Amino acid sequence: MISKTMEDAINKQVNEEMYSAYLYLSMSAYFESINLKGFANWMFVQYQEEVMHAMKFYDHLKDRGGKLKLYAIAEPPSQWESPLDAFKATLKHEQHITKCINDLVDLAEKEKDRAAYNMLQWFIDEQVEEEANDEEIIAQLEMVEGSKNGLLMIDRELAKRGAQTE
Ligand code: OFO
Repeated sequence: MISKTMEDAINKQVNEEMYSAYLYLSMSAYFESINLKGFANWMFVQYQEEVMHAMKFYDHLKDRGGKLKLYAIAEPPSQWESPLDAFKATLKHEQHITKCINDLVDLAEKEKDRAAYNMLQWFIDEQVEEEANDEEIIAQLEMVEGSKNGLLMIDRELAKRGAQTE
């Protein structure tokens, strides 16, 4: 059985993940509006991943006799200055999520909750990957700044991202 403290902390994290989903769906819509379909696809896949993250936390609660509590999801921004601006905002957000995950790990250690600690290891690896992906795309966008051809090349690359199931 999960402790009330851990249950509350995981429920807050479900809200963080659902906000991440909202943010990336909003970014996907932004990219659609400026006709960058590849970028829109990448962000839509990211949106789906974030819902999957929230469900992973929900599964953990269910498996351990915890109860899901859904909080209101904050309204995300809907406009960015440029693709680079949107990806910089993405990286900043992921750095915030990394801190949330690290705080959860610290709490699991404090509570001696080994099951939560184990489950969180997947998220630690995931955050390394997410920040690395954002940094790579930011570096590419900085390289091609001012070049429409360069931007379209990146758009074609990002169009290839497919939905992940894990
Ligand atoms: Fe973007 O990793 Fe979850 O929030």
